[in-house]
Amino acid sequence: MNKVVTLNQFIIERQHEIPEATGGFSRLLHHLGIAAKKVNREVNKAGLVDILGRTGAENVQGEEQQKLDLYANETFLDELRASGECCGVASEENEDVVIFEEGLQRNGRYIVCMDPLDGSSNIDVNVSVGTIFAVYKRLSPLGGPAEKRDFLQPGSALAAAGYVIYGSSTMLVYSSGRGVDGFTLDPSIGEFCLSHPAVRFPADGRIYSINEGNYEKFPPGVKRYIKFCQESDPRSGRPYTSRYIGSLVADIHRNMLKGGIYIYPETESHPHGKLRLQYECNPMAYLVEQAGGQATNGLGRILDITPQDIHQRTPFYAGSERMMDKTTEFLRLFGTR
Ligand code: AHM
Ligand code: MG
Repeated sequence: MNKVVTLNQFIIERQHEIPEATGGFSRLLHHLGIAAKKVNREVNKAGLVDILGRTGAENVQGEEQQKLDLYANETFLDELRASGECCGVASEENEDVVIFEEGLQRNGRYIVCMDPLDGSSNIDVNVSVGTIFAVYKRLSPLGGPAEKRDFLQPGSALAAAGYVIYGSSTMLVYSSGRGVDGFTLDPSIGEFCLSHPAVRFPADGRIYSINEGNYEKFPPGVKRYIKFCQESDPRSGRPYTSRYIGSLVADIHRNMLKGGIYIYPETESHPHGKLRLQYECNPMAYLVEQAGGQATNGLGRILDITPQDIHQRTPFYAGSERMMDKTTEFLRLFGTR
């Protein structure tokens, strides 16, 4: 019989492989896993809101969606606080960073940047949403409060990153710098179980993911690449397949398993694109690279960008190596503006 490895077993085993490990990081991950399970429970109930009693007068959908965003934010904040290993959090839901001021947390060695519920407009229609998290070692001294500089580290300094996808099944996928591993929630025992060890991004792919409704506004290099994807060339497997969920986690997750490219480019009206560097692009770029793919802003590596602001945006190109090479070639030839 196959031995099932739970997330907690896995992180404890991994911890033993690192001589200097103190267990702090394992504890942090353990608490992230608990938050993921709580959010999963609420996301699964989202469709019941209409029959569990609300008067039809107000915008029920909008209300509930916002509430789930907030629930996810509070749940992850609470678990990170409870871990005692985290001294502060930057979240898409909070204008300012949240600094944990208690004695215990002041000694936390990590800070976390997160998007607690990404793609939340998809909840209303029963389509996958996700949580994204990025873990850094703090730069400020232990014992004091976290400082701004702790949250403005480049992605290349990440200690770990991961996402949770609340989909047809719920998965937690993470990396702490030695490849990417995926765990599927077994609802019968309430545990994340190792289901996708050592995920590898296929070197080539046939899926392109982009919001083509914005085509007119795309940079010339992107327009030309989309046309390239649509051309017929049986030798290279073109035309490629277009797949776009509008949930970053779900789109990247699919492409990482099947091979593909995800693009959210800059446009004239949005010169920095839409996605956020610190809690969307950096953690996803880290995972993509750890799995053997590439992630850029069209010009250079996402992980090399020095952030100026916790909510800053960046164009985002991520995917299979050969598709990324081709896209970069088109961007060079025809321009990103
Ligand atoms: P959100 O943080 O407001 O949920 O927005 C982020 C989401 C991503 O998950 C997704 O990839 C993108 O926005 C989709 O944007 P668009 O609807 O413009 O294609
Ligand atoms: Mg988001």
